[in-house]
Amino acid sequence: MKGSSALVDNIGASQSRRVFWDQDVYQLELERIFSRCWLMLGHDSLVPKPGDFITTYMAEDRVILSRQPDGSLKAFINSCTHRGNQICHADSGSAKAFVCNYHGWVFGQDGSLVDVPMEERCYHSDLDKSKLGLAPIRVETYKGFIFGCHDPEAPSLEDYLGDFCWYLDTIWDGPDGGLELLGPPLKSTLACNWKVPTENFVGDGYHVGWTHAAALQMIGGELAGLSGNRADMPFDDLGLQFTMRHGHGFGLIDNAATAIHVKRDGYVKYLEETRGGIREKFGPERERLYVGHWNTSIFPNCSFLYGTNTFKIWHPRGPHEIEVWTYTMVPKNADTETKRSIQREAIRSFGTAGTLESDDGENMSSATYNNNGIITRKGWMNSSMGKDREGPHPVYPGIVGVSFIGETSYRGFYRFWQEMLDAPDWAAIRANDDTWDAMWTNRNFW
Ligand code: UNU
Ligand code: FES
Ligand code: FE
Repeated sequence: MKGSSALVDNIGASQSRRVFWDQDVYQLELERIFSRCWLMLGHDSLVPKPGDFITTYMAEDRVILSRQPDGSLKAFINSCTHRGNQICHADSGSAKAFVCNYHGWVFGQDGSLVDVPMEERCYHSDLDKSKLGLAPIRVETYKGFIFGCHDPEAPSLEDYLGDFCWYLDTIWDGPDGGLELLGPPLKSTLACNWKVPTENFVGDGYHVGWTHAAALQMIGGELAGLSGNRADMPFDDLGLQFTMRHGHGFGLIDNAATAIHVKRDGYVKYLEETRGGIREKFGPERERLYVGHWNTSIFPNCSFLYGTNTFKIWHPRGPHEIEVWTYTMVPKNADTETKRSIQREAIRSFGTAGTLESDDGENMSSATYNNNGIITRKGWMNSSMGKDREGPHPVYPGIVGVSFIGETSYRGFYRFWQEMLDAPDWAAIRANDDTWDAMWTNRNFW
């Protein structure tokens, strides 16, 4: 935001193309974003019982998430403190201990080093096992969703999510029990920078009717009217777009929660039966959110579509590649057939070979790889759409843009991204907590 090296302008309406290409930008992201932010690890539903574990990634670091005998969670780096070998090679399971393949060191469910082969004969009581546990990671949960963080100075998860909690509660904490994740995740690689899908999910309402024109027409339903950007589509009445502190954001399409599903009877019925409880608990403004469709990113690299219910973690693999992990988000207390139907439809639309997923993939690779050209790379990209039609809202927290089709949440995402790259520590980020939105509050659009 400041200084000549800025990669994003002050209002977040343009970005240097280096943000998608440069190796040194990526290294800075690993150090200043992925090492300091809360990253999505999973959901309680994936590790329900003591001893259950999953392995996942925080950026390129392998991580074990393990349910403890007392029901709490621990996470640690999946790399042996002896010679660095990967400890656990399974995607998930239940284990009393983790044994390294290389020399046989044994780590407990809590990551501590509990046994060393021939310890007395080889080390002569000279090995301090208490200092050789797997490197621990902070773990906190919000409404069953599990996050990890490497930085002891980072705020609590709840403070990190901040105003976004008000929105998330609507879907993650409804009176019927909220949502859970169905795994195991589909996994695929995509040749793109991790921010291309993240920005697409945080706020790209613009591409929906164009990139997905054929798929939307085929599926029919509420979004068929967007197909091909029809002149009669209700632009300002389509929904809203939101951004908030720490770069989280989403776009809302009104009354479209189930629109992407071809078979949706069970889910439509479920929402009709539960929306009254949402209205009672949260009021009509959030009932509106509950029956709408959200495209969402939680800063930095977790995205989901509420309604469609695909749930993504974009694990970076260098600046030009990602591993896409796709879970399905379902209402915890829906009946089994409804959950299965939501999962089938989520995978049909946004699974690895999904009808809409494959529409997007080509754009994401192209938007990344075009920057291999030295001249092309020196250019800038534009995200100015709706910049004078957004601001603090009387009801909805954060900053609200007037239409689903706008780039309000792009600007929020990239302003925070630049802020994190510039900030030496979380104290410097906290120092901006009262002024981060001044460019909007000074104007008072709504
Ligand atoms: O492609 C998307 N991100 C999308 C598709 C968003 C909303 C509805 C359908
Ligand atoms: Fe938007 Fe080409 S029109 S990237
Ligand atoms: Fe898309």
